[in-house]
Amino acid sequence: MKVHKFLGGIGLVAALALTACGAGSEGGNTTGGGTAGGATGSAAAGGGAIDVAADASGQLKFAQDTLSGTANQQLNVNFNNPAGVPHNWVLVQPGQENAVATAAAGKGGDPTGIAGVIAGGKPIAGASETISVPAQSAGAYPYICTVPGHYQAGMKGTLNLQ
Ligand SMILES: [Cu+2]
Repeated sequence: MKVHKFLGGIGLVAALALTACGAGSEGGNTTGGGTAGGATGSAAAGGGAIDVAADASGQLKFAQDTLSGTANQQLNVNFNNPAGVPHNWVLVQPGQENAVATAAAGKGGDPTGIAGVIAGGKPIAGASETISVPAQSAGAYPYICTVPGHYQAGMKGTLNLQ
């Protein structure tokens, strides 16, 4: 990559140190600050992955009630449920939360094949799963847990795509 052109020995050490710092924070998406043409690759990779978790103490809620992502590109949502209570992460079409929650409750919480579901995983406990979300246009999309009773208890959030 082009960094080799202007980074020599000491500079390279400094760059590595900065990289290590940056990788530890959530702010990775802002790397590069900009509009330089060469930044496209890493910016796309950073925008394509989203982390979300269920409440660690077993309450019926997500640790994050809002998430941000990039519109018009496929996203991988890494859902972690550290608790023993089963949960899942299901992205639904706006306005369909209640209908999806009701339909999934009749299937033990499985969101597979339910109208209004954009993407979602089966309920898991003490585990992680990655959910592939197909590209969506800009907007605010609700996500819910479809384990029976959890959405009604407030286990929901909003994914803002722009
Ligand atoms: Cu749940």
